[in-house]
Amino acid sequence: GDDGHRTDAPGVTANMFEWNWSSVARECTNHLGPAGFRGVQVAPPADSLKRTSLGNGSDTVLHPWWEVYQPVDYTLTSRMGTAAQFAAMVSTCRQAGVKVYVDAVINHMTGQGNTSYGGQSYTHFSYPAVPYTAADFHQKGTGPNDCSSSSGGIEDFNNVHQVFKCELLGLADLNTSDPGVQSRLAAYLNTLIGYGVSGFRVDAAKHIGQADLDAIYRQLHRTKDGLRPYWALEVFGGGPGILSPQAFTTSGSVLGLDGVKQIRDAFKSYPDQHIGSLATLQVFGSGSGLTPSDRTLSFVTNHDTERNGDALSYKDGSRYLLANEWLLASGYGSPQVFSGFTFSSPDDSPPSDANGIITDADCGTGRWTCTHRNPGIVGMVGWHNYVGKAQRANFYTDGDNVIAFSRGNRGWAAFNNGTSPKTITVQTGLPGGDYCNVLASQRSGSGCTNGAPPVHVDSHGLVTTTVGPSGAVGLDRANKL
Ligand code: AAO
Repeated sequence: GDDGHRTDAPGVTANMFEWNWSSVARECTNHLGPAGFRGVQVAPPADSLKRTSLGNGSDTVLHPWWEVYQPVDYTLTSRMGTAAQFAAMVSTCRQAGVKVYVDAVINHMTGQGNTSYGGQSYTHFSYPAVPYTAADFHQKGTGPNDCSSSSGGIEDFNNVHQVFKCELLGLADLNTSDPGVQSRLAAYLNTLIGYGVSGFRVDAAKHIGQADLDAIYRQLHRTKDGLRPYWALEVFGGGPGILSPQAFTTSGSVLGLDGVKQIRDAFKSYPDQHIGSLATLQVFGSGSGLTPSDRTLSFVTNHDTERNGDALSYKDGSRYLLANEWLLASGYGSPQVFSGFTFSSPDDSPPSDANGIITDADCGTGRWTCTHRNPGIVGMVGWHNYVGKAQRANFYTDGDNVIAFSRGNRGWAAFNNGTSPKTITVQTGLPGGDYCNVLASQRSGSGCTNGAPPVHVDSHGLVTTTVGPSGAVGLDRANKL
């Protein structure tokens, strides 16, 4: 029936966190489409909280990045642009072969303030522009739809009653088991599908719960491509039983947040913290306790984990890029590359005007991370698309920080997370010949671009190559001379 959650895996996506709509459109045409990204995830587009004054204490950022996680209504006037700019972005991206996935904040409404980017006024539990009234929310109390914690908020993330029915961070908690609430949420998502959106990253899905998620999903229309919408649920690991990410795979795909930590621990080698090793990644995925590959949106970081210590981030430099290149090669999940903005305070927003409207992204200023444009990342996106579903084979490790493997007989890659170059002689599974290293070049006629020397594979499939520190080598048959 129409309630099945299985949709095509989205392929490689870029998470363009808080890039404005016109900048996303430009990237789809000029970079994401040509590089082989199949999708783009964009920040929450709904009208949201607009702060008018600083909070208490150390609060110094008037318009923190997290305003967009506090919806006020479902019109599309946001920090990232207007409804017309949103619509144009979706259409431009689709023309570039890049589907659009929206971060959908449907668990709650804003928990503070009284005005929005769209100029709407509201109070806690009353959002007239939707409209929602107090009856649409879980409230502090003892009734069947109430939250019984003493504060009215979630005090225990392992308590299913509180997780489903109490306020997360003081955000007004929608009663998502109410049919009227469900139909308003579905109407919002269907409006986005009408614009050409292909699916959703469901914010705070753990706090909606499986039954309500399923009821909302059943009301969603098919996408412009005739598919059921992609449905990627944000569920942090660590919760017991029904609150675990594994328990949400019955309702959709889930974000690979436990994988984020395993990747960090394999790659991050600080003498004063811990020494990881890439050799551990011989097993990664369901074999290491993660959710199934075909149900997981996998990534090295997202906007939360780059701030909370769970993940590698752009601040880790070449090691961060290497981890992304490895993930693209690994075959685990639908890999997503994160491109956000640099920050010093964890509250910092991307460059914005005085009204909080985010200005056009510029990869030349150092304020945008632009990971999706990095040549090594672009090379491995192509490699990922070329090897397809071919199985991993020919796994090699030095037992420490160098690993290599093939994907069937279509591609082979090596990764060195050590601090010195390492020369290896290993089986690639590839036919003999000369190949361009896709991390640095592509095939062009009878040679490799950028003056890169070809890598020779002998008639037995063996390669002898030197992998630099924090470096990688990637060969595929599309780039065989
Ligand atoms: C802002 C202010 C607040 C204010 C609020 C309302 O900062 O002081 O009260 O406004 O006025 C973002 C920001 C928030 C911001 C909010 C609204 O991060 O600071 O609040 O926008 O503007 C839980 C949820 C998860 C949620 C996460 C933040 O389960 O869904 O909290 N993430 C999403 C978004 C996030 C966004 C929201 C939801 C709200 O991605 O950006 O907030 O829309 C444990 C629990 C998790 C829990 C975490 C964090 O996780 O299991 O359920 O996430 O703690 O509290 C290891 C453990 C794992 C643990 C994790 C924590 O991984 O294994 O169990 O560490 O790091």
